[in-house]
Amino acid sequence: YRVDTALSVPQLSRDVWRLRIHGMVDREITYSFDDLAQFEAVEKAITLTCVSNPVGGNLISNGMWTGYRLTDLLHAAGVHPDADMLLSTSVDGFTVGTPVETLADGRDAMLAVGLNGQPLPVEHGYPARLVVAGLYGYVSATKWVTDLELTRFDRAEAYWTRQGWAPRGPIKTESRIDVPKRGQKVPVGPTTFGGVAWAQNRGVRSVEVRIDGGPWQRARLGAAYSGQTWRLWSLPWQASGPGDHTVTVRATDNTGAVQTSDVTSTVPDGATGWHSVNFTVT
Ligand SMILES: Nc1nc2c(c(=O)[nH]1)N[C@H]1C(S)=C(S)[C@@H](COP(=O)(O)O)O[C@H]1N2
Ligand SMILES: [Mo]
Repeated sequence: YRVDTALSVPQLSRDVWRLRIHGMVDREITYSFDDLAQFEAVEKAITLTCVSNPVGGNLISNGMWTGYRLTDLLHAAGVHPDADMLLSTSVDGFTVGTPVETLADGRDAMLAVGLNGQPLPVEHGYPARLVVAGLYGYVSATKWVTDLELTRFDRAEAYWTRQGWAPRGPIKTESRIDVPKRGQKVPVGPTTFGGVAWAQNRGVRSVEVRIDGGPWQRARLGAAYSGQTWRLWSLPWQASGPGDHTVTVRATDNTGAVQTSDVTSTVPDGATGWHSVNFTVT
């Protein structure tokens, strides 16, 4: 998926790109693209999610991100202990506030320069963007990033927070049914339900599926590449006779917390609720 505030995609070459690190640091630093080669490159599978994704929505996708650890880039600057926000700015003026503690708590937090084995596509932030696992994109994923300021949540406010969204945006445990589609006609006989579930930075432990008012049944899970990616799920089912049905899904994360059934909207910090799909056996 793709989300931008800019009407046209910024065009920025690797030659002119600079990343300035300043604010509550011991030493201000500016990196050129070539300077990044001094750092160890890492490649990580991370699922990005938008806070505007409604339950059952499509604003979520996976990338194999190549880049450099933000802790490595920040180390040389010397971050002051009382700085709790990394305020990042893109060349188009968009801003993001990321909690400093999320950069060094073991999750992947990187300056990404590649996606799926290629240089970053222009629309995904070429030549460099932020990717921090487990946080919605509006607080973590600055594309065309050129400026990192160490500051504090009680001093600075980023773009979407000024529009009424929460200052902090950890990704909530959610799951989605992709098969069947709403209103789909399913022939009598064996069929398979399937979809995805995510709880980035905690990981998905299990997925359960319920048909109509029946018992929750354990779905089969696809591989967990890491706790930072979604997992595919599937459940075989026998469609015994014609009629209308509803299938519902819920996930449990690796802390044991079950996805909440409470229905909340996307504002201010992400939608919750179980995804259900109505379909017809014919
Ligand atoms: N410069 C810039 N970076 C941005 C945005 C933006 O509008 N401008 N949108 C953010 C939001 S809200 C999300 S969800 C992710 C989406 O990343 P993608 O477009 O690469 O999928 O980028 C984030 N980074
Ligand atoms: Mo977003």
